[in-house]
Amino acid sequence: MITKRLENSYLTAKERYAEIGIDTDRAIEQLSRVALSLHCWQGDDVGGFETPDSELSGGGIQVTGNYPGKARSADELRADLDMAYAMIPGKHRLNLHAIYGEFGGKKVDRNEIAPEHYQGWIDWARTQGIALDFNATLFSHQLANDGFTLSSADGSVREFWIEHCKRARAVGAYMGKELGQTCIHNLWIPDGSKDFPADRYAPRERLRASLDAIYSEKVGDTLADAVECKLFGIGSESFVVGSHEFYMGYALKNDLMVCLDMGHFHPTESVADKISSILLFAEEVLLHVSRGVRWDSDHVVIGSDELYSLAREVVRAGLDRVHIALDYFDATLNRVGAWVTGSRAAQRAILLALLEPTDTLRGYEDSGRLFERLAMFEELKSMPSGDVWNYFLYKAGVPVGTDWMKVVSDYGEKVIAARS
Ligand code: RNT
Ligand code: ZN
Repeated sequence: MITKRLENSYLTAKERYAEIGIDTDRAIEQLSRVALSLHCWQGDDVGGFETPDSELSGGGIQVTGNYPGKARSADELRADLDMAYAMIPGKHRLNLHAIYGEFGGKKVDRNEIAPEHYQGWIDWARTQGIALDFNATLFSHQLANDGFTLSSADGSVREFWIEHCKRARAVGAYMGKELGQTCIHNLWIPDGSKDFPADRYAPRERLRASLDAIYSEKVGDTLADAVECKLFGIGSESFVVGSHEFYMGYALKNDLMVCLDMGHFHPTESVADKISSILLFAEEVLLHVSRGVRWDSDHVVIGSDELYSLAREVVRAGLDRVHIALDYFDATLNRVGAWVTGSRAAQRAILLALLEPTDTLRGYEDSGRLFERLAMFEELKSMPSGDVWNYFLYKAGVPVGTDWMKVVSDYGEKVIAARS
């Protein structure tokens, strides 16, 4: 009977959207083809598995909270991911960081990582039918403690991290080849300083040289490279070497992708607004969908105005040119719940954008009918998008509405709580 109700509500919604020129079946079909890249690091507070007690340190990022039962091994993380994926409609990628390798109890330093350390993930991904993305890890390490890695004034420190990045790209290329789907390797580095530097030029010059050394290595077309900028971090409030201008320049000149993290700009700056500019000069762009709150850039993603604006720009630009990865970490709540909440929020935002009568709105705009444009945006807010969303969930075979919460809570009580 619930099914009947879902179907009836959907049919009514479908009619109402048809009245404003929107085909809801098509919107659902388009949405079902959007693959997000889920970030593995929400599952264990960005700790990784280098040692049994690996923890996030430095890097200008921080996890707060101590909700019990975080994944302590790749197997536990995969079990939690399986649960999360089962609650998220559609097929989605997994975004791994280098510190999530399976090192078999051996000390494998960052400049020693190799494809074999990620074979477990590749095998798992193959069974699940999902693709992998990858990231070099340039934080939580003694050679990153003073806040500088690829832009360090110390040549041996730079060499160490250059080697790590080269290996990370090789791992990513291997993943892409093994799984038959291009792997995106994203590079974010923490480099910066708490107080005003006397020299902003030299560190940036060194970073450019390090990047040249890294990207001059050709790894084939199973890897795509992205670079991620930041405005400031904890402990790098006054200066971040890899700023937006730095990476925009570098990426465009060297044909890499720019990665825009929603938490990495001034709070009043719109990341949505940047997409159309970047896509005039680059083929593709990578997004880190996140939520900044005061000093933090990594709260769980929710349906906010920023997210809705972003999704509208993504859909208007074309879903094939924008790669959508998630990036947040919250240790105050059930981590599986955090994955599902953020993923569903991102998908819902894309659905809302797909349900927008863009041609009509552009028509108003082109003919100077500005009250009509504004009023239409307002009217859209009370359209029955929730009924389309629920039908999409139902068609995708995942729990509808709030039903998934009970499943994840049960998993928390049975599986997560048993970890001590
Ligand atoms: C940090 C960046 C970066 C990280 C991950 C863990 O500010 O956003 O993307 O969050 O690499
Ligand atoms: Zn990010």
